[in-house]
Amino acid sequence: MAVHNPAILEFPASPEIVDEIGKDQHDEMAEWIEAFDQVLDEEGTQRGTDLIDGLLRHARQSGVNVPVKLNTPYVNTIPVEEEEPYPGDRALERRIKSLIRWNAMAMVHRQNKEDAGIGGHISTYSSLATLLEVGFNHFFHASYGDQPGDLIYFQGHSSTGVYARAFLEGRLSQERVLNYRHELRDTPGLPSYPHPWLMSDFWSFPTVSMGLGPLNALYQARFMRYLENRGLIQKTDRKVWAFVGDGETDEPESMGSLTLGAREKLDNLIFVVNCNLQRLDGPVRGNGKIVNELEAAFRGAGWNVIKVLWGSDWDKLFAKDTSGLLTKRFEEVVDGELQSYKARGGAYIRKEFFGKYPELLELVADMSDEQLHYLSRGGHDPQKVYNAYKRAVEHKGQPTVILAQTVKGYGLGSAEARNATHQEKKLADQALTAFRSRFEIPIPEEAAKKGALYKPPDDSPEIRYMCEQRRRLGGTMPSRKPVKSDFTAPPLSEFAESLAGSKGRAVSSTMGYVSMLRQLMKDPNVGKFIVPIIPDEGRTFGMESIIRQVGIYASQGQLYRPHDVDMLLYYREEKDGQILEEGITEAGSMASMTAAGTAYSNYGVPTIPFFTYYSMFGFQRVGDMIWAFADARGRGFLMGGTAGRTTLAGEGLQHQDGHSLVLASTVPTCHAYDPAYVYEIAVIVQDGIRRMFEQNEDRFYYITAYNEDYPMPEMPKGVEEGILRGLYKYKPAGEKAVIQLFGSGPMLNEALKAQQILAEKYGVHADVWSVTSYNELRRDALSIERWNRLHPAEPEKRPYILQALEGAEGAIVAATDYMKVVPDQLAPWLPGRLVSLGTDGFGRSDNRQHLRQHFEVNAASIAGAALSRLAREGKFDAQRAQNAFGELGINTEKIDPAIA
Ligand SMILES: Cc1ncc(C[n+]2csc(CCOP(=O)(O)OP(=O)(O)O)c2C)c(N)n1
Ligand SMILES: [Mg+2]
Repeated sequence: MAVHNPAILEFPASPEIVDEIGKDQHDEMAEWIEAFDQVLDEEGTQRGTDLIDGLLRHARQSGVNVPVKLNTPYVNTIPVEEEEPYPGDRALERRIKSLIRWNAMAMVHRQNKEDAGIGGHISTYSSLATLLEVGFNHFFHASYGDQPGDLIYFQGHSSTGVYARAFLEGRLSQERVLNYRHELRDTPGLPSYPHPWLMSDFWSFPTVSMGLGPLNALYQARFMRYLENRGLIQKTDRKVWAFVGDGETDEPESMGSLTLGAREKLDNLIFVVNCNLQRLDGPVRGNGKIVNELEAAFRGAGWNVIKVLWGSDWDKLFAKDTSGLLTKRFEEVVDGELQSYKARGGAYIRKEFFGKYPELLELVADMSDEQLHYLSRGGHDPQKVYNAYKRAVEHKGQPTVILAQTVKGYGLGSAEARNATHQEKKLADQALTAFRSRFEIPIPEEAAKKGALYKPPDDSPEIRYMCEQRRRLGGTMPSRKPVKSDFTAPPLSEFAESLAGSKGRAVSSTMGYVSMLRQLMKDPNVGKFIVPIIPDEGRTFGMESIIRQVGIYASQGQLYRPHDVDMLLYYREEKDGQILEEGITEAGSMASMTAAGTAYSNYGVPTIPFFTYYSMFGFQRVGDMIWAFADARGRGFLMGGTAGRTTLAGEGLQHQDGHSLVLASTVPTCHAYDPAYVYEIAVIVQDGIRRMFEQNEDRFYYITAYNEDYPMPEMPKGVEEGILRGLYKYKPAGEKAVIQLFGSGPMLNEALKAQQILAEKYGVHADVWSVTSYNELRRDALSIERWNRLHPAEPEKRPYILQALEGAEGAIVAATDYMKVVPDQLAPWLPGRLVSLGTDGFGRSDNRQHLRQHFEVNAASIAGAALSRLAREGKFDAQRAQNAFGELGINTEKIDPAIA
């Protein structure tokens, strides 16, 4: 009788099992199993699947409670008899892998010996080596004909192995590798982790912040389909591979969006989870089984799951184990034990694992302790890994996850599978020489102890083999190759409607932005590249018309007749729809933003994302993803909708955003703007497209969009430069001004009202300025100040803020719907002049009038602040200023909103 799965008990079963289940049941089951095995033997496994499937359905319909089982036995998914032979030269590949292992370890060891505390990781790559090498030698395509190839997300802290391979391939010089984690020396070094910002021709995907790699990979695979379905790239077999740590799967980002993969049938996506059963501090699931947990979660989410748990040397044991006890024993042990087996060696394994059942002890009676110790885990067996990868790339209709069991610190002797192995940076002399011998590295002992690198000659069989394998797969990897866009950005004249103002009609800057976007999507050059992204907020931002115009991307088209189909602005879904409507996931949307904003380098397609979202749920919610986007040299527009702590009325504390601009200032490539009028948005967007996609500058934009309606003026002449640099005079005082008022976003209108109050009631004249970006003004001033500091003998340069304010007299009252620290950024260059009014503190549910009163940013508060300041300077009567607060309706004794 054939045993198709070791979990199936062979019949007749052992007396123990007969006792357990009773003789009647045993005999009945034996009959069924025998019949079933006959089907398998005669008609194959597919017929077996169909039979069981039909039986299960029938049982459920008949009211039989059949439990849903998401776990399969703790064995390899691919039966040994279905494996295909390995296509490569195993001996040479092992040799190459050993060399990579050595160099990866040596570069960390050496650097820490020389520069204590510089850090690095040696145990993660050691567990991942086979999983990566099988990919590099046989699967990872650098290109598909003239199309870009696979996209690979490496486990961030396995970068040393990737560097070591590139070193052997001759892509990274010895000098560079010796400068691992020494990036700021006279000679070039290597960054700790994958950072496209730091190695722009090498890394594409920043992955070291746990969880971001898997999430970005998932949405990358979906975006690939989007580009295909929209005809922007050719359909090829290219895949997205994501190498993920088992500990990393605890991050909600890693697992939170898995169902998208199944829903979208992303068979271009392969996750490989490196199940070394350990994370930084200790076991991932010491008291349970991470593989089982992940298997159930992925399968439940609709993924194809392939477990690669045991190496080929276990096959003969499974074959010999006719009682199913071996499988049973694997079910019993928890991960903490599995780890101990590796850490404590063969005698321990014999006693604790096999020793539980005499039959199992018998099974390994002819094996030495050493042989038991070296019984391998699936993720270290190229044969098993190759077969899993082959199935994964051939699988249709679902994404695949490969759960590969490995050993953390594999080959590192005493550090192998130890809890502390993650933090291991150096090896003891004895461990180094043992490593050298185990992996047969031909260097003298002394050199080994120092952690010398070793590279065989270019014409050695190893180097020739590895280079040849890569040549067949289209070239070396990783390799980042941005393609310069060949379009010309639409000229400003194309934004005429936005520049012309609203002709007295009250509209919000959000509405203005949306109509601008609608126009832009009609542009014959760039229209098709625009990717609007929304996390279930389209209606909030009045984007229904865009939905009608270009449709929502739906990989299967619209399979239902929408109830509102007869309406002009119906919910239109299309296979080639342009909008990515992500549902309620800012993280997912940001992942799409990342895929779209880096498509110029991953696909050679300059898609221009506009991710429009509820600003409060942006920087503070997905800030780390935005940071990674910057690192990835992402380009595009983040549109912070429902902006401003007092402009978004009613929603209260959790919704009203007064700090995104502060957070935006922390991202080096983010250019943040807080425009008041639609023409300002148009100027910023036009120039942004030009700089990012015509000039190929690696930068992106954060632009606030408000929902307060007011008439949008026509663009005054000559203000473009001011808008882009951050400030221009919007409305001068009729007479010589004694004070300056700055306003941003809707606060510009409050400043204008204050200008009028001051002139009419108090005879005080003020100029009003629109400040579109304090962040930009500060960056300019900082860079000029730096230059001045470093060139004391040269004539001093003046920052733009001082040039623009030339001749403008008096103090400056700056009103913003954001925190005071936003205008305060300019304080060093405006000594003693700046009075900032902002929205520090928690928001409240109320209308704009009350909110602005509460936060002291309304026109009355601006006017009051101006008079108070003039009084302090002796330019206005102090008592009159005090009285003015009363006249303006300001309660001077109310609680400070910053602490309210
Ligand atoms: C968001 C985040 N939190 C913490 C860390 C620090 N960190 C780096 S590696 C690591 C452990 C990773 O364990 P696992 O994912 O199992 O990878 P392994 O090294 O075991 O392959 C931690 C906590 C990080 N890089 N990112
Ligand atoms: Mg781990």
